[in-house]
Amino acid sequence: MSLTIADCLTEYASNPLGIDVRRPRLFWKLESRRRSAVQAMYQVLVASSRERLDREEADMWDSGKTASDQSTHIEYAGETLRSGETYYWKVRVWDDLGVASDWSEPAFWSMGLLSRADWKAKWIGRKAEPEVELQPPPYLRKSFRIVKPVRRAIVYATALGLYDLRLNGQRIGALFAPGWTDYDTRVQVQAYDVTDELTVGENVFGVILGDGWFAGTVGFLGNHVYGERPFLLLQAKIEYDDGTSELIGSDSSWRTAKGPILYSDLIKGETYDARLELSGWDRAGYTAAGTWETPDVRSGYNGLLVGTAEPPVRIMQTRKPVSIRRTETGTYIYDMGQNMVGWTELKVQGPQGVKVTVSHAEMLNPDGSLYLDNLREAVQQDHYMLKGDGEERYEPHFTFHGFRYVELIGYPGEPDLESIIGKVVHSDMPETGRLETNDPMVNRLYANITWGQRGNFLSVPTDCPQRDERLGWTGDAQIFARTAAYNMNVSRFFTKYIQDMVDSQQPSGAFADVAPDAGWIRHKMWNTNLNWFAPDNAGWGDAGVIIPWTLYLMYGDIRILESNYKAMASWVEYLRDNSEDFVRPDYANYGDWLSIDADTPKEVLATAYFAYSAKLLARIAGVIGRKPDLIRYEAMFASIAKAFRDTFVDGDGRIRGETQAVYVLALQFGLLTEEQNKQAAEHLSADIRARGDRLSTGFLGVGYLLPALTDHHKLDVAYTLLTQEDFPSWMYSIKHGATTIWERWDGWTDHNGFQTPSMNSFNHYSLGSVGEWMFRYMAGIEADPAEPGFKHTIIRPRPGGRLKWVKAAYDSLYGRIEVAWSVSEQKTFRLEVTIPVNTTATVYVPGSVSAIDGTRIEAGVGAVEGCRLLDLTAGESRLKLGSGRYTFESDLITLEASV
Ligand code: RAM
Repeated sequence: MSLTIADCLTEYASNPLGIDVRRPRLFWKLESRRRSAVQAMYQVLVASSRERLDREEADMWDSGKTASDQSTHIEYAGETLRSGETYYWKVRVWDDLGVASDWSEPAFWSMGLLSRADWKAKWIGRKAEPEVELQPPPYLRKSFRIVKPVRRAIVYATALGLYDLRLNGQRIGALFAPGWTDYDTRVQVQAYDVTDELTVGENVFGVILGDGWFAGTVGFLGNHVYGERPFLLLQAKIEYDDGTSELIGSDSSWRTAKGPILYSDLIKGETYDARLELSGWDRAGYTAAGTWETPDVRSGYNGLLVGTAEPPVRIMQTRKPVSIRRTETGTYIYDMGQNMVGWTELKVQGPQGVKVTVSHAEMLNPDGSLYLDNLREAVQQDHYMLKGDGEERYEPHFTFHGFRYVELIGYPGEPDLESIIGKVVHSDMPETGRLETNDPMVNRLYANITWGQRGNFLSVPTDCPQRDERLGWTGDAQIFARTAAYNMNVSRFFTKYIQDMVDSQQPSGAFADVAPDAGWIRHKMWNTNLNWFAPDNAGWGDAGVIIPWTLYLMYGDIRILESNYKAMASWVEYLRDNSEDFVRPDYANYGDWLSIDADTPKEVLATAYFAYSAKLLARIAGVIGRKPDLIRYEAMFASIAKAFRDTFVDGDGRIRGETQAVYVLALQFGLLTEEQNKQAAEHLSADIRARGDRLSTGFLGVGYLLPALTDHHKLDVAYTLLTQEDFPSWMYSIKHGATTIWERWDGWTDHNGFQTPSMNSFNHYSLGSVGEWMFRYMAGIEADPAEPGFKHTIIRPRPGGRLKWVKAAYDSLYGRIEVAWSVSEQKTFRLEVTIPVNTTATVYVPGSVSAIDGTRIEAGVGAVEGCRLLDLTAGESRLKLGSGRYTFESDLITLEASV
């Protein structure tokens, strides 16, 4: 047998429940020991029961033997899918030699409740406590009896707010569910299979409701952004062995009370009084008397109830502190050794009523105390009042903090390194990237980039996790999207975020600066102090085009382009309508945000991004077969590029502003003539040199800086910037102990100490967008837009700088792509690559290839199984590979001689 099938996914997820996609896409991975193995045919069977599938009775869909090498995004094309049903599928394939595989392991998905009429449950909550600013989270419970054996039980749950769902005392819900969406428009519903949790006899649903983004504090926008207080909507369908079924839904038969959580707010932290615990409230055998009362039923909800699109938020890691220190005031300060996001679990024993405060900060002041100034209005403190009955453990419920240091205030007795545990919390996205080099600082930089992602991908991509902000800034998200997609599988995460962007798009077509919008636009309009208001910030709104394009490149996702095409086109049309002769105005916008000593003129930057959005839109129109639009937007791009040259570029190829950012954007977006490209690359490197080999770019320029240098024959300059240790540089922060990417190059400096506390986050991923260059150029794992999703990979490593070796891997939808290169003392270049089954690669080896898999070959000739040498030009050997593992050797001296 040649091919074996692994990892069958539905809509990018393993056996997802409660989806509402009517034509779900199916994916599988192939493995083979044979080189160059490809899939020639597939057959998918989909059945309405596991038994049917086992008998190969495909009552829903039989694709038939289909001649195709496609093994991702196979669109279901069978019978209409029914609300709440589970569907089972399997696949078999034939390879290029006609050999059949075995059937895959069965996979499944279930549909959510597809119509409003399927919902019998009511939205329930608890009346607000009078005169209380931060409200106690309602506890809700429902006791019910099961008298006969259960065949299948699915719970659908959501909240306007956050819900923490338990069944018989076990937590079954995700964290921060249902996730953040524009609640005025939609809310996501999660589904859980609880068949095994139900028992004959009494069962109990227990739910704690948090204010979350719906009613609690959102960034600096205050609270009650979407509503006054939280509500739950839950419906369980229990099917019995005897063929009957029953619904248990949230309604007035539930009971509600307040409990030990006095408040729990995303931005303000939590207070928990363990003396008020409702012991046993979420299990059988509890009497909900006393303060338990009838819930308040909300009349309805006008938004959409949609199947959850994003991956769930979970505790992804736990970390032990690395040190503890007693302060003069008798508090204890821990160092977690890593700036992280989540919370601290506390272990404590002491007298009843003693209050322990757990306080969190990213940095320490010079005197060793917690640096809290940069939190603005956020309170990263959880307070715990002991019940005093032995060892107690506590962790907060609906809040999270960004921190490296933890201070325990009021701890009874002497805490030690075991008294706290750090919980790292983020959206659960499989890690797909690995990168290692001989240089520890480069490795640390890569680690800091991934920690920036762990710290800021929580339901939406946030700018920062600590101060009163934590908003889904679109500019930050777009510049980091490609890096993010190398690090982790962000397909579902960004698919959902694009929906947030579309939900917050203005009627004019303008995409907003933050998504979900959270009243940000309204807020900007009210706040007359915000005279820099612009509805359409360049490099922010463009995320609406750039991120879908990134998903297409990295995953080959065409549906994201199709379903958001109208929104993308109206953004570009909006830009065109609001420009003069294709030049965008220079009114207030963020510019190359947080650049350092280099102000990029806003009209230059905005025109460049306008061109880029038009260019991507043209490509997108081409991909989805909209020929007239392809022509229209190509022409528009050409006109913008020409206007850019005519307006901003002088006879010597100097671009208005003469910042690194203007050159980088013009080069990467393809706005210049060949001659001007050369001039721009020279001006760019001259500016870098004049600054002492240092960069000056902010958020928008930084992601393109090293790519522009590399593409325009300045690889040495790119490496110099990468490993520069003097301020401003990436390594400057690392030299000073950074374990995450800082918001600003000068967040802390030798000469000035901390930057202004009003905007100084130490966990902002934007400047970490250099991760993209590390994968695409340094390691050389590049996607090919002609065969996206790594169906065809371009492998083109760029050895240079002080690096002796690089090892990188990326888990594509087809499997793991690996690249390991090294340069020996004798300047022999060695490259090992792994190409996944059912894909091909073009490999560029620097120098003239002298050996493949240990076989010495004559320059220019030679072939090894699965590998063909195409040509040798400009000091690079170009080879075409099928799947498998290969080793190449070349002589770098040839390369140096030819460049
Ligand atoms: C800051 C945010 C964000 C940036 C905007 C313009 O407040 O932190 O990173 O996109 O401003």
